Amino acid sequence: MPGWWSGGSGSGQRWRGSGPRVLWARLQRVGETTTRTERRTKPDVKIAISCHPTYGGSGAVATELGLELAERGHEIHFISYAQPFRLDRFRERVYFHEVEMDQYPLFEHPHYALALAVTLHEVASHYDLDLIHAHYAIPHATSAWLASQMRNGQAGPRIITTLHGTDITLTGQHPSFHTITRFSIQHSHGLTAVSRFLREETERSFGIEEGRIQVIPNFIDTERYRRDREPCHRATLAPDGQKIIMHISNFRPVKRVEDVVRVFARIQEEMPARLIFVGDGPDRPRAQQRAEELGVEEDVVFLGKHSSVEELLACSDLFLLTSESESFGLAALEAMACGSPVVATRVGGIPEVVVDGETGILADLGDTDGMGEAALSILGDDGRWEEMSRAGRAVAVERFSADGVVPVYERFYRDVLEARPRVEARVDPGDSHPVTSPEGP
Ligand code: GMT
Repeated sequence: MPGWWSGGSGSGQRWRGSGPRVLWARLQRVGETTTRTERRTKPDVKIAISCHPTYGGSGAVATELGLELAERGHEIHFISYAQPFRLDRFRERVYFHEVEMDQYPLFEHPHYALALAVTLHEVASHYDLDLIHAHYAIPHATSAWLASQMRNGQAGPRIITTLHGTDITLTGQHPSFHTITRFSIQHSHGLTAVSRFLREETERSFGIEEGRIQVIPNFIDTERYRRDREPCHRATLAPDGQKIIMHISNFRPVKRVEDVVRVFARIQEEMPARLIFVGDGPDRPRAQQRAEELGVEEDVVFLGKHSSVEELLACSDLFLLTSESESFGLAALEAMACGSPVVATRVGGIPEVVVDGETGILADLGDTDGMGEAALSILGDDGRWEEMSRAGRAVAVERFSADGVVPVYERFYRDVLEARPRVEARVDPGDSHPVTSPEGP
């Protein structure tokens, strides 16, 4: 029966006569014991990745995942309104499709979700995609579902949604988005969350049945994020040999950047230090104002947005993350990989990344005195700093390296493509094609 689920009967050439079983076998080979050279010669899986392209963890992870998958032989189509910020140069098997939107005065608000659905539909048909991987539920998972409906019962790619954070804990909770977020999650064929915390939160807030969401943690290229890389800008950032305290974020209220300044002011009472802010966002002026009020503004540097934060993290002595909620805390992981101990709040998925007492210290939300003391206890003791620095690097390499995590995504893709779909045939009024209703694997 033709349908959204029935991958083997699609109209694209590569699918004709092959069927999903051949594809699973290919994925199995690609995901298992192949070497890099072997991988390059293997047939690929064609995947669209839609993500928020601007500075932020979900876009960074989506882009790195796409690039790693392309390295492993898959064909990757990034689809977004702008080029993802880490997609900075030509790579084999990587395409970028910009979502075009017409500005028409009647449309006071741009209809991005619709335009994205159209682009997904076009790219899926043209390139005969196997999968759409939506990063961040709204609007990506919603647009992917819309694109699937536009095929009118013809076979098409399966949808995988990776939940990242505020799509579940903040924006998805808002009454104007809750129902559509739940719907889009329910109608994805595969679901992943970046931490156990986020999986549980999704199950609880959206009534998603246990067992549907697989936790696949974020990952990093541990060769790129390392302490011994050059150039390290220590002499520029801290010309008088001060300790370098770093924070990287998009400066939204959830990050509580004023708390970062408060913790820094406590550190500065005891030792010469400089606070390096990387990134930008709505709360930057508040951070600046707080620095002036606390009299530390001369040692607070706002570098703005940077696409190669690894160069900066390589000379961080301590990374601060004071968030109110954080599903994972990618920046903390990047810091750990660069051998920087982390002082952070004990919220959300942070304890799954920062090992309290080993790779950093966790404190209660808003306890800036406690975080200040914690920071001083690390910075004031070279032996302890060394130990935490080494432990952070080891945890990053052992648990969160691209080489360990990307194959988990490949296996997940295989499982989703392999799953026998629960197909409920129905006849769409006004259309004689049978249409299937994906309700998840
Ligand atoms: O959910 C967000 O705030 C946006 C997102 C982003 O694009 O930066 O951040 C989330 O996803 C990251 C990547 O998975 C996680 O590392 C962040 O912890 C998470 N942010 C929050 O939960 C606040």
